[in-house]
Amino acid sequence: MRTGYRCEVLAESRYGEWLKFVAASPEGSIYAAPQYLAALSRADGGRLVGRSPGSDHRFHLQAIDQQAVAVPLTKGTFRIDAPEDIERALEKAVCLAHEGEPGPVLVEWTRNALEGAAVPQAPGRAVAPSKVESPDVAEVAPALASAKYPIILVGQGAIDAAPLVRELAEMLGAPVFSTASGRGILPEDHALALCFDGERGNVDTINELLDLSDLVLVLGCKLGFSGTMGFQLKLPSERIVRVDASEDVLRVTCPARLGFVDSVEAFLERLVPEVAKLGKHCSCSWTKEEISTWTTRLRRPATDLPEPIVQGTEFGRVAHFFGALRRALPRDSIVCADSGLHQQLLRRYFDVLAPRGLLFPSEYQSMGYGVPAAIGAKLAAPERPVVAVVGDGAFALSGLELLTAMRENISLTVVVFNDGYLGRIRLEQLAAHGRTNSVRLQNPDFEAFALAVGAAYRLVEGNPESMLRECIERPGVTLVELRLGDSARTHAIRARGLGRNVARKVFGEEMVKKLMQILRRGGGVPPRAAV
Ligand SMILES: Cc1ncc(C[n+]2csc(CCOP(=O)(O)OP(=O)(O)O)c2C)c(N)n1
Ligand SMILES: [Mg+2]
Repeated sequence: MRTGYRCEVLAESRYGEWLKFVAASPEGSIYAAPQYLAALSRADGGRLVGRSPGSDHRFHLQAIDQQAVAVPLTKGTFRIDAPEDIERALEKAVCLAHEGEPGPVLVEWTRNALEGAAVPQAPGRAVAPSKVESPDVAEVAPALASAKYPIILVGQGAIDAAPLVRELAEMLGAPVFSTASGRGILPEDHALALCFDGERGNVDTINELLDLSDLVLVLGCKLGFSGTMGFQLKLPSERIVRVDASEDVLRVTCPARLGFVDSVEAFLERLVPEVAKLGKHCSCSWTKEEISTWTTRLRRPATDLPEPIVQGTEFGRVAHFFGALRRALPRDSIVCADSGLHQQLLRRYFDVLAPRGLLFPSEYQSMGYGVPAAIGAKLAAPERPVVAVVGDGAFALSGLELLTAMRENISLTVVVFNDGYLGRIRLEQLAAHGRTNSVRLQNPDFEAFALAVGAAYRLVEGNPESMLRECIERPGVTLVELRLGDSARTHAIRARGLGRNVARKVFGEEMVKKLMQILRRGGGVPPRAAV
């Protein structure tokens, strides 16, 4: 309680946006979420942990050197020993988190610092935006205006510049595609939105389009493994203009004809008026029909992913469920996915219509992310409806966080995909061997679970659109259960896996691998990035 109280005092004075969510532990630990939503989607948050005054209590409690543990995971660690150090240390920590490529920092507080009287400091700059000298944009505006087939690629780093991205795209008539975490920067029902996601369209198709373009403006994309679909994206270096807040990122990933170290927002604030001046002379030749044809091609699912069927509904297909969810949700809603097959399906079928409208653990990491992420998102953006779409395996990890949502009066809708399995892993096992091991789940009775934590419960049946709308509009927590079953495709995948097993025995592993490569080109379970 004391910890919570001290944090609230700080929050009132200077760090309102820092300490949105605070929980006390017996050891005096606090977990705080500065600018929570940004933290979730950009991993630029900080985690605050507490421990007793500089003491060595190795044999009292299970104390560990938390700073040492965090070193490989963070951009830096800080320790606050006294109340007068609090503000300065927080300032430094926030600056470091935001500087260049954003990333997490850890701040450790001792109980001394938490219990002493607050010592206000002279006003300083709480958050230092990454401020780097930027070259002149004058070179880019004419190049953009004279490009016949310009394309804009946006990533997470362009989220805060969404209105400017839209303005620029509309001014040029240039199509926009995004990395998965940049989805929604241009709403996916906009005529210039190509609606690409590696889980949705074919990377070969987007490469074909990139090949055709004469200038690609890449805004705020790290272009690491996930942003490039495992480095399958073929970006034409000689035709790329890149903007990124981190010089390192520009240097390390994907060389460009021109690279600007700047925030995308600051860059576009200067570029858009320059392009506007050249407006009449823009040579962009994309037609609406061309862009719409590309969008249709890019929306066509790339792989033959064996989708489950939705039981008890009029439609049976998950695509229809996500269609109903989209129609039930206001445009600016936030959907948080977890790690697993449900995320693949969500990314394939759900259109994102607002920046930060989709949060998910990239590269299928961190099961258990969905529900806490949804809580954090709602705290950071209380005016936006928030829905978590999670697997039953993930729900087993962090579903009890619904109690936190209840306690804090946080309105949420949590849709749990009940397939009874670690679905994504099961499919991989079926595809490889035709049988499974250790993927069956022991699920609770979800209705009883909801009742136990005080949440409402709904089962997806019939046409769920109005039910979903009602869940989203009602205050409080609603647990929605979607029951899934195997489709004909799932059985086909199993049969193929069994065949593969037999072939392995007859021809040996190497030959089967080669055969699988050939088959994969024609569809099947895509190889996973990281699970
Ligand atoms: C903590 C953790 N453990 C294991 C994994 C590997 N993994 C990725 S997806 C997945 C299956 C998730 O199952 P579920 O939550 O039921 O979702 P589904 O695939 O069925 O939609 C697993 C085990 C992970 N990403 N995180
Ligand atoms: Mg599951």
